[in-house]
Amino acid sequence: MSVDYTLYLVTDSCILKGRDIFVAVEDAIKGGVSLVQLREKEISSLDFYHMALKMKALTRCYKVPLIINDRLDIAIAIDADGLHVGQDDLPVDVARRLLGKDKILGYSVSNIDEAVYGEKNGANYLGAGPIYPTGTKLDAVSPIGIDNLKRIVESVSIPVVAIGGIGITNIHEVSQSGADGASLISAILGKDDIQEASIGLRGLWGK
Ligand code: 3NM
Repeated sequence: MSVDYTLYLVTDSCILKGRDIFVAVEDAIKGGVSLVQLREKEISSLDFYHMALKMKALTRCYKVPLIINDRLDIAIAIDADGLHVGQDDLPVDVARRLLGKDKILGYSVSNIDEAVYGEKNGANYLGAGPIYPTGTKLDAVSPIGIDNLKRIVESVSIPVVAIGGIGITNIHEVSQSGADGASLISAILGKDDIQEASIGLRGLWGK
């Protein structure tokens, strides 16, 4: 499957401060988001399942793939396009085995060893980070910086998406690193005008 990783939105309901997540994601897609990951850490399995089903119906309308964070069961239950696992989630090879070979599997890494391991064990893409300081993921490791991002990109042949603290002031630098895309939460969902924010970020990629 050919996937456009350029502007990869990760959701976080907390940052929306009560705004509707489906309206927010639709606005982001209209602004140029090319991939969506549903990442909800604070809700029940039942709520996650219903949210994921509805999100799949929305993203499908725009032909944007939907990735589920961490929850293999939910990814399978709603027939999502893929799953993203982190270092503390199911092992990436186990996730691949259970998910099947045709789905997109992402793996979070912050160094070369993890990157090479992820590629060898069935990941389709890597989420590398955090690149910059971020207030959104409180248990994130220290920022790895652009030079380490470049080293990770050079160490694997699968796509690498940068994450962590990316916004309007630094997305251009990320796009020059060799990464295939930028993954963002607050620089999109934390803004008053989500569509405008997405258009601005998309426009800076690669320029
Ligand atoms: N994962 P923001 S950093 C969900 O380094 C997540 O793996 C990270 O949010 C990692 O774009 C992060 O607001 C938070 O900084 C990204």
